[in-house]
Amino acid sequence: MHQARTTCPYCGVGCGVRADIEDGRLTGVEGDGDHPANYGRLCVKGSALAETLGHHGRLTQPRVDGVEVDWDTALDAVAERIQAVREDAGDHAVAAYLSGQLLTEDYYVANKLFKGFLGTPHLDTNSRLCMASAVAAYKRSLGADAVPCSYEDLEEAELVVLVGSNLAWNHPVLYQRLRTAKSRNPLMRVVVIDPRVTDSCEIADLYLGLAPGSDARLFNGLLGWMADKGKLDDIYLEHHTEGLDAALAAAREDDCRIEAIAADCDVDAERLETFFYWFASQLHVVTLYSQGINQSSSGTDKCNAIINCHLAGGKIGLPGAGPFSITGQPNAMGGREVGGLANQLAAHMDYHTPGAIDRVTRFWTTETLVPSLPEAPGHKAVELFEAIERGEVQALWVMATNPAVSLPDANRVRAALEKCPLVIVSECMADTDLLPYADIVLPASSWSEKDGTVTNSERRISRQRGMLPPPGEARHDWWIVSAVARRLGYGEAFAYDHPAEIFAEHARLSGFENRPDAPDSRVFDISALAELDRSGYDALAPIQWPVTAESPRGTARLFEDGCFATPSGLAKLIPVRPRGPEQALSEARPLRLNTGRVRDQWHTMTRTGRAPRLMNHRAEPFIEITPEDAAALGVGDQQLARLTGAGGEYRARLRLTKSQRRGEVFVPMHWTDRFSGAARMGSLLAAHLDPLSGQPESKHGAVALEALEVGWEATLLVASDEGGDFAGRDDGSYWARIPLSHCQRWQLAGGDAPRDWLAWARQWLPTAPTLWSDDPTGGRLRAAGIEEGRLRWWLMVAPPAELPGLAWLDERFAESPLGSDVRRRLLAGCEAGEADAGPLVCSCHQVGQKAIVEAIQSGDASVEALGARLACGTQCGSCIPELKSLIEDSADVNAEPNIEEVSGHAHAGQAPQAVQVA
Ligand SMILES: Nc1nc2c(c(=O)[nH]1)N[C@H]1C(S)=C(S)[C@@H](COP(=O)(O)OP(=O)(O)OC[C@H]3O[C@@H](n4cnc5c(=O)[nH]c(N)nc54)[C@H](O)[C@@H]3O)O[C@H]1N2
Ligand SMILES: Nc1nc2c(c(=O)[nH]1)N[C@H]1C(S)=C(S)[C@@H](COP(=O)(O)OP(=O)(O)OC[C@H]3O[C@@H](n4cnc5c(=O)[nH]c(N)nc54)[C@H](O)[C@@H]3O)O[C@H]1N2
Ligand code: SF4
Ligand SMILES: [Mo]
Repeated sequence: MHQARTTCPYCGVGCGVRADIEDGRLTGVEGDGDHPANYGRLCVKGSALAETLGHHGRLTQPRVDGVEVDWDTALDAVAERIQAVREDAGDHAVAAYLSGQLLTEDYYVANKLFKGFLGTPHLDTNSRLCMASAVAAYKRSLGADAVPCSYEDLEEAELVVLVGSNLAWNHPVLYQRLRTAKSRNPLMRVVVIDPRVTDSCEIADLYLGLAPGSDARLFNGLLGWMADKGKLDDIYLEHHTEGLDAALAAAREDDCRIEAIAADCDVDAERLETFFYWFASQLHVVTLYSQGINQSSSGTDKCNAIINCHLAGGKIGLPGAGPFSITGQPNAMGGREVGGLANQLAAHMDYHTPGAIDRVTRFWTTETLVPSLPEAPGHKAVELFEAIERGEVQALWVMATNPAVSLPDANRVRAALEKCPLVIVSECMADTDLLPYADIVLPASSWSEKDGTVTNSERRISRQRGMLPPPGEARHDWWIVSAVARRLGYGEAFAYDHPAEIFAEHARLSGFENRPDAPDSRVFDISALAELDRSGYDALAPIQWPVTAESPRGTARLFEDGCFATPSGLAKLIPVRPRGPEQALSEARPLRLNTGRVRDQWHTMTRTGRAPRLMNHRAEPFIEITPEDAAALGVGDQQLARLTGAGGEYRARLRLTKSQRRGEVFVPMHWTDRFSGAARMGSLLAAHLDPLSGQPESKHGAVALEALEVGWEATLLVASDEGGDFAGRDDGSYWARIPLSHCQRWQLAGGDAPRDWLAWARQWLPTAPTLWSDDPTGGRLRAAGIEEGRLRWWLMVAPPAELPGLAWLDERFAESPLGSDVRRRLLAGCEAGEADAGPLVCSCHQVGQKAIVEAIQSGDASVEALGARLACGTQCGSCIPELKSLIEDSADVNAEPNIEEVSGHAHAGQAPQAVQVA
């Protein structure tokens, strides 16, 4: 066995991972104690990495028009067909759509090929759905897309404001760092600003449950308040900024009295003023913002409203201070560095940067090849698919993202893909919602195989190391792109043998004609790494850019001297005029739709959906709604319901929760057609874009909710090797597939109940029933199929509330032959005396809610005591907020909950908890 050091492929925290490699397999992972992002910690997704690997379910062979082919045939087809489109319809008819989950080296060669040599500006990335507004705002005010802060600043701050970020679930290791820092520094305060009471509120001293979309009003109000109370940093403003007067004038166009701001944001005025006071009176303030801010039709303005307050108070460029946009994907930052957004050219140069086109042209010119760069920016993600719809773009190459799911108005995107004459998809998994639209499918290597670099949220470049060979014919993305480039005649510019060569070129470009004293110097400069040879690259330790001759060991904090990357050197305060969501509520669609993430899943679940223990925290797609709204609509907890939105519908199970405002529903972004019948949130949203950044308004849809009338519900477990795709044969109005360890669980529901359940079941089950018990009057049935001594399937027709614990049943699928005592208990579905564990709370140690509640009732009423008894919460810590709320719920059932209604007002002054009714 040996250990290799690499970086987690999920979120933008960018944790260092040590992986155990044994006999060509990755057998386990642990946090890298030396990595400065995590110092040994991992969250539940990171620590489950080993369980998501394996060749099963991978794409291993290229396909052209549905036929498996060898690489030569596939690459020839890609090159010939792209060339044909260019000859027919011009260079601009060719486009690429990339992802913040590519490595920097993959990204660099793709950007170079499309913008440099194919001469099309239409290369954009899923970072458009994620970071585009944050990027646009940093550029507008600081002069560069440069996150000023480091993770340490979160620990050194006296006030941390989380706005539109559920850090506890989405950047869990950073949240744990913040939590530890707060427990060490009793003076530190945390404020959470989010329409939902999330698990991040566990450490909050103050929570503002504002009306969705009202953040710009709130931060404009803060700026006005600071000015009125004499809390501006006049010296800082005078020496290092410009634009205060205009920004303040814009803020004052709205009534700046606390009561007026509070009314517009629908928060309690006293709490709002407390927040203003805290913000204004501390110097060391970090405001950390994410998708609740960015995914808005006015996201850039919202980011700038936040940055304005930091500039006005001089709270930037200092330890523990700054406006901190936290990155989502592992390499969203790296993609921005190479110029992967359609409005960028390369290496933090834009089309309009004077001399940039010429400079990049000269840099990419080889002895015999001169690149032909486009002159102006290309289509941004949503617009790109509109151009495909119009027939202007006729060839699209998608790498490492799934626009058929994650773009708004996703059904329209699907129709555009259907129409597009040439769709090429590079992907590592065999079964995604996008692949059916692909003419050419290219199997890509994946984490643990890929070799290159990623940049995390604090500008830290780390190595992701290739430790295992890719399965079958899968190849690295940079290799695939370079091989196509060679076939298109650009071999000399793409003669790479190893990612180290690509990285060195990228590093050289970052420093090319980039003089620190010149007015057009670029902050992104890693030229000190340009001389790394292969062994230096292999050994590269995590380092924060800029990395230059002046700062060869990297740079933790930017703008410490108050000198910004704008031509004048001054940071700009931007006048912001708050705008509400574009997706209007109406009588037909009266509910505000919020979308986001759950703790244990990653995006479209292609990887996390493979780890059974990650499936159990939220097993089915859901809709969260308040008990009051549910009652008004005549629906109940755990009932199935339908949302209807702009471009489609969404069917899922209701979860009643008080941790949300009235009139709002929340759905997860993760489910696809692979996992459920109609639970893609992208189909509910209309595509409204921020005019500056082009980022879609993914957080503020408008929907209607109604009960899904079903005559029956059933749970079916089928042995994993039966494979059979129930989805196609389902006659019900709802299904969800939940992979368990040894079987697939299908949650099913349909309209009219069949008269003869057994006959109905025989139509589509792999074998005839061996055991059954039915109660036709109650529409209930339990049955199981056993073949050659092995359990093949297990069926219960009844509402899922009647389910026994599934862990025991899951294990029985691995048992051969089944003992006779087991057969007797099979229909009851549990071991003698064993009860259902309830919903999974601790994924690391697989501890269910029932055991936790029992332990609390028997006296273990603290997180520590629960950890000592059940081990829950002792590994990654992500479930601690949930443990705490269970303790509080169970301990004083009759006591007043410490948050009241989450309908705008009256959130408690001290740490509120997420009260789950379900
Ligand atoms: N477990 C997990 N972690 C992830 C990911 C994942 O898929 N799963 N994905 C990664 C990626 S790519 C990203 S971009 C990040 C995203 O990380 P986050 O931005 O933290 O994630 P979200 O859940 O999308 O949204 C955050 C919060 O915004 C709130 N919100 C909605 N509307 C508003 C509003 O108008 N104002 C305010 N203030 N808040 C609002 C939502 O209620 C939600 O709690 O997570 C990363 N980490
Ligand atoms: N309504 C709503 N919509 C949203 C969001 C939201 O909060 N609400 N969030 C948005 C955000 S922030 C994001 S980042 C996007 C994410 O959405 P997507 O990017 O569409 O989702 P992923 O599942 O991450 O897609 C990555 C795909 O690439 C594959 N893959 C993984 N690694 C590799 C690799 O190395 N090479 C190749 N070729 N393929 C690979 C995976 O199997 C997967 O199919 O969704 C956006 N959409
Ligand atoms: S916090 Fe993010 S980077 Fe760290 S282990 Fe978890 S998912 Fe991976
Ligand atoms: Mo993201």
